[in-house]
Amino acid sequence: MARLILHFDMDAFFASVEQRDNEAYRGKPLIVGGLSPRGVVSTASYEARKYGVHSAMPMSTAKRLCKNGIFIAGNHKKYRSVSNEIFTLLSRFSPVIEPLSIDEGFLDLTGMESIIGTPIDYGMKIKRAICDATGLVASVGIAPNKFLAKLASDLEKPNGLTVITEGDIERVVWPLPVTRIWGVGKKTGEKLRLFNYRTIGDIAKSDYESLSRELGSPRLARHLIELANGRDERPVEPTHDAQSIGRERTFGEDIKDDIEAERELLSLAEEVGYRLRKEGEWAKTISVKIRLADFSTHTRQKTLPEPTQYDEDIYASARELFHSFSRHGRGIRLLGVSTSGFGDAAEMSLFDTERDGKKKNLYDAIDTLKKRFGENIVTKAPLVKNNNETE
Ligand code: TTP
Ligand code: MG
Repeated sequence: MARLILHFDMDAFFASVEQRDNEAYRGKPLIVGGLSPRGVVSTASYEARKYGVHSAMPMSTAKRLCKNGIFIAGNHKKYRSVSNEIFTLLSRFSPVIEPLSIDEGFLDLTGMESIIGTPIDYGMKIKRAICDATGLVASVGIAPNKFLAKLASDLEKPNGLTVITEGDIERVVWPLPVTRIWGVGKKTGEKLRLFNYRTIGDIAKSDYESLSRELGSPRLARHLIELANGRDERPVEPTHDAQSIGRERTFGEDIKDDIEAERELLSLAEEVGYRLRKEGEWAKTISVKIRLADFSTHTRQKTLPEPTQYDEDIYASARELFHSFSRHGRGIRLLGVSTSGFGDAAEMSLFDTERDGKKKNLYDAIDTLKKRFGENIVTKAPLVKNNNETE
């Protein structure tokens, strides 16, 4: 099914908040960052960018480039609260929203086509809603996938609104430099330049075998070729909310066998259980996330008859969910275990005393050790069964 993804990114976020709140900063080159001699620039207003000032630049350089600039330390607490306001507002525009950083995120609009009108109209509506609520300007990109949507929001910054469709890829995306590919950092960028790949189009038309050899990574080569051709199946993942407690791990090398996967699931379940107990939460829903070598991502979840905060219950469900997924021998790039559906504390304490008294004592002891000697001191490795053992 064709998807519709929106990416938004606030313009000069920290600086714009300050310009909004202080009349004296408006229309001026404003630089927010560390003011100590070794401080760096967090961000600069667009007026300051004309002088070449940008994020992560040493403050001393910024001062040299922009002599008439206004330099301030900023107020992270305020930016965090404005950010929360924006994400809360945007969750009204789509139930599936994934924050990517303090000032940017994805909204999945797939299936909402009938209420959206044209993507441009909906993008306008979202920009206007953000501006009405916060007085700030966002740039928005809309496309059939995450990669293209993120690229789009950046194309006409500031105050941009850009739609990229499948038909635009050759004309709009291919002439852009390779460094515009999301995930291509300095190192990969340099390697690509060394082998004469300058534009995204060069990658799109490249030979997989050669690129894979040049980059020393078949996986990276495949990933880049896919993106350069405008293909990106990664889902919008609303995982970062306060409504769930979870952990995930990306592996240096893909996991091939089940025993190793189970060992990782157990270790993730232990971390999640510890967090639940620390925060006094009881969860009813357990979910497992599996990302395969080809970046396809799958989730499975189940709801327990009774809520839990114990590693062994979380692990048992995670293991069952993992085995209900047929991966046909494909390697695993990432595993995640997450819990949600938190219950009411009074209801839970009933289980606590009547049914789970023994379990509770055991986990109290484990947590005392973890607090004293670190989280990895106690593990229940024997919980992982060997292949030849029966249930
Ligand atoms: P960005 O979205 O990368 O930058 P921006 O919003 O300032 O400017 P624009 O999107 O219009 O290009 O980052 C968001 C905020 O995160 C930014 O306002 C300040 C902070 N930040 C840092 O503190 N250090 C950094 O190196 C970067 C890149 C951002
Ligand atoms: Mg931004």
